[in-house]
Amino acid sequence: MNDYNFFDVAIEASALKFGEFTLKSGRISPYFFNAGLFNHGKTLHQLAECYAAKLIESKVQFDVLFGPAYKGISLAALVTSILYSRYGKDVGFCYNRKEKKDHGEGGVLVGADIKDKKVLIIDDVITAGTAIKEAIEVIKSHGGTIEGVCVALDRQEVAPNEEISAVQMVEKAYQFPVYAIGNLSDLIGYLKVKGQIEHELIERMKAYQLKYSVV
Ligand code: OMP
Repeated sequence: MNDYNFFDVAIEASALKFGEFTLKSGRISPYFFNAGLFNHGKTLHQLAECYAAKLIESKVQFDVLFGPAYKGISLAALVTSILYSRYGKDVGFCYNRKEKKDHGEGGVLVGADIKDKKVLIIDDVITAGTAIKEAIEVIKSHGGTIEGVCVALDRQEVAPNEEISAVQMVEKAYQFPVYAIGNLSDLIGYLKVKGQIEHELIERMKAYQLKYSVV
């Protein structure tokens, strides 16, 4: 049960922008997704509703939702709350610190214990898969079993020196599924039916897809 269209919400939040953007990989992209721009109650809530609906729809079973620092932290907290309030599913919430603390309670992880628990990672976007690999290592080293990853946007881009996408590579290497609320194909489909979108933008999006995506 989800009342919101992810792309509508992302555009309203200005988190999804069109133009010319240089990615971490050096690729020049006609669009960019900046999850940091979900910075108000309304759009944050709507985004979290989209994640929660995706997780319920996927039927993935897990004990703890893990949000990698920094952007994943608030996402995991919000989605954990909605999973309970809307779906009656009460799971734990955990995140990592970027800096290891040597005083107080210490440790790299904060929140629910993940040892011998089923963990689901929530993050914003996967391009080449670099960021997500770090989270996977942290969880494994603390004894958690990863049941999957859920991101807002799968850019469907081919991994460096590979023929499959970064998401497909993560799935193959770690043997768990990656769920995405939306992907580049969905976005192009959305823009086509949206109206008031310049034809030229859709053409640039399609050209980018042809060049870098595996669909
Ligand atoms: P990978 O670590 O290569 O999977 O890329 C994920 C990271 O790319 C994000 O954490 C961002 O720093 C950045 N990014 C976006 O946030 N949005 C995009 O649309 C594209 C990128 C990117 O640079 O590829």
